[in-house]
Amino acid sequence: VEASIPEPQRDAWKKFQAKPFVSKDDFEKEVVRHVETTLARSMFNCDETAAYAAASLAFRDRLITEWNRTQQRQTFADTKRVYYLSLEFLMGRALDNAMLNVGLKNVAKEGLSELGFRIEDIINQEHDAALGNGGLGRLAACFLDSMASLNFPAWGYGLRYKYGIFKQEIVDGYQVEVPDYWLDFNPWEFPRHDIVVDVQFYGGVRKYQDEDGKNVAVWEGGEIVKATAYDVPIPGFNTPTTNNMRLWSSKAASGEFDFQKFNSGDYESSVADQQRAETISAVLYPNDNLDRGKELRLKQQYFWVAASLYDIVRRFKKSKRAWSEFPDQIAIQLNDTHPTLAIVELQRILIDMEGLDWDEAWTIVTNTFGYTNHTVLPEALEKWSVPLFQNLLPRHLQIIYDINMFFLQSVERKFPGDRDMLGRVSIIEESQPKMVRMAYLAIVGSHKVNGVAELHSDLIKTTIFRDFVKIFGPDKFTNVTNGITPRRWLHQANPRLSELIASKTGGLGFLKDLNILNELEKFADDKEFKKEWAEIKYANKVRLAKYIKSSTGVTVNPSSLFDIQVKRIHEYKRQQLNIFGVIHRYLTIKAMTPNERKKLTPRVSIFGGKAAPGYWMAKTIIHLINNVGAVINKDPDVGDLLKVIFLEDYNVSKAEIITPASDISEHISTAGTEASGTSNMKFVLNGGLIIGTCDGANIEITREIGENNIFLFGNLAEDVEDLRHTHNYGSHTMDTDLVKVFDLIKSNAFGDAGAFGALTGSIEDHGDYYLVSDDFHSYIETQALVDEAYKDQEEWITKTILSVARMGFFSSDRCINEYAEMIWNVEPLPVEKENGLGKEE
Ligand code: 9GP
Repeated sequence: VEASIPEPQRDAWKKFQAKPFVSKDDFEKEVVRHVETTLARSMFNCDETAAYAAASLAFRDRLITEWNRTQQRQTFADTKRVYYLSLEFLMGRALDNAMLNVGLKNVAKEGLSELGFRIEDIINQEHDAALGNGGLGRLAACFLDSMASLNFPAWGYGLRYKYGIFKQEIVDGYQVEVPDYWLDFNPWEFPRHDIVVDVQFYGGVRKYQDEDGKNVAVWEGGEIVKATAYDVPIPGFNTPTTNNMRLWSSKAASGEFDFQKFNSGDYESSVADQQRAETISAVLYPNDNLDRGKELRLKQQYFWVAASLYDIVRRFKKSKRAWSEFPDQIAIQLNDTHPTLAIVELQRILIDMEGLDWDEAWTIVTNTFGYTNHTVLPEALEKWSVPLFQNLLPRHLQIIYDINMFFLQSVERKFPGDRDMLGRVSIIEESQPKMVRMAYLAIVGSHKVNGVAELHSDLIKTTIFRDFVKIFGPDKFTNVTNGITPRRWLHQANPRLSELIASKTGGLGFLKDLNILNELEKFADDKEFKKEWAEIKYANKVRLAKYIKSSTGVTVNPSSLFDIQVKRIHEYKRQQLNIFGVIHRYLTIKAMTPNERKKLTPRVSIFGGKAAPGYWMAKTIIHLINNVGAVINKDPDVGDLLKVIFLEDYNVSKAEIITPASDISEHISTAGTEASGTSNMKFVLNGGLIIGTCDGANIEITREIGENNIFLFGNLAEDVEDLRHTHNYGSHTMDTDLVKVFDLIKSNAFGDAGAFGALTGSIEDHGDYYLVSDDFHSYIETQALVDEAYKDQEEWITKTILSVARMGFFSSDRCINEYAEMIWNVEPLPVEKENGLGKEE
């Protein structure tokens, strides 16, 4: 840490060193000061927006003081650091999280109340930081929370998109995308105008031999874009550790705009360079589990990776250590293949800029990186065309070819004469045009590769990466089952449940050691406890019902069974199976006598999620859900027995209201397609049961909570291939109940059936790739079991208590400890002063 103030003047600095507020009065003082000075408002002129801004600034100041100290402490200790490279960080709101993590929410609540505001209203002013699509980005956010809470020296590196994931509006039943400009006012970031990195694109490579006969490659020409750092403090829970998330923003290297062109009257092109450069960090690609291979995306990836590595290497060089110590000081985790270029970039820095030998450099590189795979879906596995690479990153392409050559030589030595194997594992796919297979590059350049749930980690070893297991041996491949942070997903989203748990387990310690939840088992049959538990669930359902009313106009009865499926809309996640099940229920209700109807369990089927703008089938599913809702919700025969709701613009802050309100949630992907899923964990942790397939983390959830407490259905992953084969080459008989559902759709009962032809056709006529018809019967039967089970409320509540008690395994703290031990080889840096759990919030 560089200190520019000489010793004699330091006393004055110490005397006036910033002191984070702890009391209500000091908090209020900070709020009023920010309103008057930072926001330049006159006294008493403060609405909720300004109060949110001032409260956030007060907390931001507090975080930044701790941030500075943490960075100093970590630099001084000089221990190994983790860098988590992720193109997505789906953070959601920061104020509530900051208040809870530093343990001052009550202080803020009372302070704001004295100043004339309700804390909930102030929290609700905040715009979500939505720099992610779904599970992958939210996992990165949970990991940052856990790394800070566990005192790991760790940074996140990402892109500062001007536009995060689009806002979804539903117009006449259709999804409409609206840009999400979220940076109007963002108190949580610190622009670091002094930290600017030049990033090069295009140009060519000149090669020559220097006087020692050494081959030298110089990447020259092309264009330079500037990357400016923006830092976001990440507070740990009940610890002073405040880590950093550094996001890069792009700017043209030539300054504001071209004055010469401007002066000569060419106004438009005078800003063109600047606009082109700024486009790089302008927008998050809105695809979840889908790769589109667009040049701008590759530019984003390199821009971010180059800036981050420059920063990491610069920090390392300050320590004056030998290069061989790099992997002892630095672990870099690649969140999916998006940052794979970091492998190539580090190799380039080491051989071209620092003059290391290839082998020496490659040992450093491979010992530094770890790669997490998050999907087996072929359409999501990144490949980049060689001509595109050649043009944009000519030197990197050469290095990739060299990496591939050395790799294939080693394969050849191990499996002499196996030409098929060489073709299969080559980083370069011999297609037209040739393609760079990023996942293969990530495997070859990392020392560990992990999947995100047991089934998924097994599947990657036996399917897409099978050959690599043979080549590198099984030890290179491991599993780290995903997790979620209980701070946001229990304490923040469900404060009453958190309070109840705290009252029975001796304070808030469970938020740092989630296995403490085990102690709840002994209350599973405790009458008083069960009553409180049920009241909390009911209150959460009332809160969601109010939200449904205000956002959709539909009244739902909170005593009904709330059945929720919220996640990205994707055929493999099978929202279509759910809505077909709803239509089947509708048909059943219509065919019943009034007496029969009385015996039914009333249900509210709640959907939410965004479709990628170019994913027509997913948009069709949204359209169908909305049209079905429009018919059922006003059918007098149905009344409260069934309501169908589509919640617009599902995001993190909405998830915090939705998750605690579920009775049952749906995690019904075709077996073998959902790598893990993480909302399944959130719902169970909040006292909801789940209906699901034997897929992803559902399997481990079942193992932990017991198979009596989960509703599993459907075909198994091991049977999927055979079924698909039968569909395509044998006979494909449709489920008879599903045929009735399709008949109703085709009768135009939910609007022009033509609009849904592609959806029904994909199942009836085009091979039913996602096995909707195969699983339909089992799904319907299992939903009937849910109805029955829900009638016995006593038993149901016991199941939910037991489930929560057994969810300790799914804390993201457990994941981070596993990564630290198995992959990163890094230790936490303990901090002495902790607040004392359970005393504060
Ligand atoms: O689809 C997976 C999801 O199952 C998993 O929970 C999440 C976090 O590991 O990653 C998703 N994968 C992607 O978004 C793309 O690989």
